[in-house]
Amino acid sequence: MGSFALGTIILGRMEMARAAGRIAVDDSTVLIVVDVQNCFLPGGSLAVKDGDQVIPVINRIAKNFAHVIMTQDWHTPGHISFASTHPGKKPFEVVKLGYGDQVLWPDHCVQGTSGADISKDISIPQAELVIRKGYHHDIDSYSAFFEADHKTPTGLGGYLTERGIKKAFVAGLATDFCVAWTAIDARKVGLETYVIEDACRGIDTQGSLAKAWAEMEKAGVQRIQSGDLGA
Ligand code: VGL
Ligand code: ZN
Repeated sequence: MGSFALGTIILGRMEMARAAGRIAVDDSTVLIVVDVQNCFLPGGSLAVKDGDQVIPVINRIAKNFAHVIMTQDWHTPGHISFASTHPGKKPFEVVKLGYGDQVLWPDHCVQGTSGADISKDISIPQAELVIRKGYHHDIDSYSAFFEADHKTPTGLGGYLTERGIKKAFVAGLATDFCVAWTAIDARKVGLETYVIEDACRGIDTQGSLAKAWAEMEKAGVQRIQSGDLGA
């Protein structure tokens, strides 16, 4: 058997689509733009390194999508995920809460503050929905689908599946927290799920970035680059 034929057999449909520089984006596909908010951008209170570099990539790929939704981290003042809420604790320490381990963060994305605004440089006029999350004082919510108790739904799963969405592409901040948890939960609600790596940046605290990629892989999330969309 020639190496071409062998290669054709070995390459799955997905890899072939990727090799051709295209993964189909159609009317049953959504782009989920996660937390591109001032607090996570350079100068913000929980700035993700090079976080601003995702913006031109996201603006470019979003042009290919009829359906785009965005998420917005939206915490109460004194939120349970803030180190400042826990006497003696510092940002990036981990505490055990009723729903599991919680990384403690600098205060960020407080409801109604300019730090919580989605970046003014994001330009996606067709975006259909902004889903806010993390607004319950005593539960964090990295995922756009379920809060950190893994039970309380945000409603996004129903919104997407009721509207016939079958496939989700996820981009934004931060790769190892809100992007990863959103992508893993997208699989849980039955969506074919892709994370666009070059349209994301990570925080990477205590090995969190490698761990997140391993968990995404285990959940069946596919890791792609924006060029794989042919955009
Ligand atoms: C995020 C930490 C705390 C994120 C949100 O958007 O990834 N990370 N809150
Ligand atoms: Zn947060």
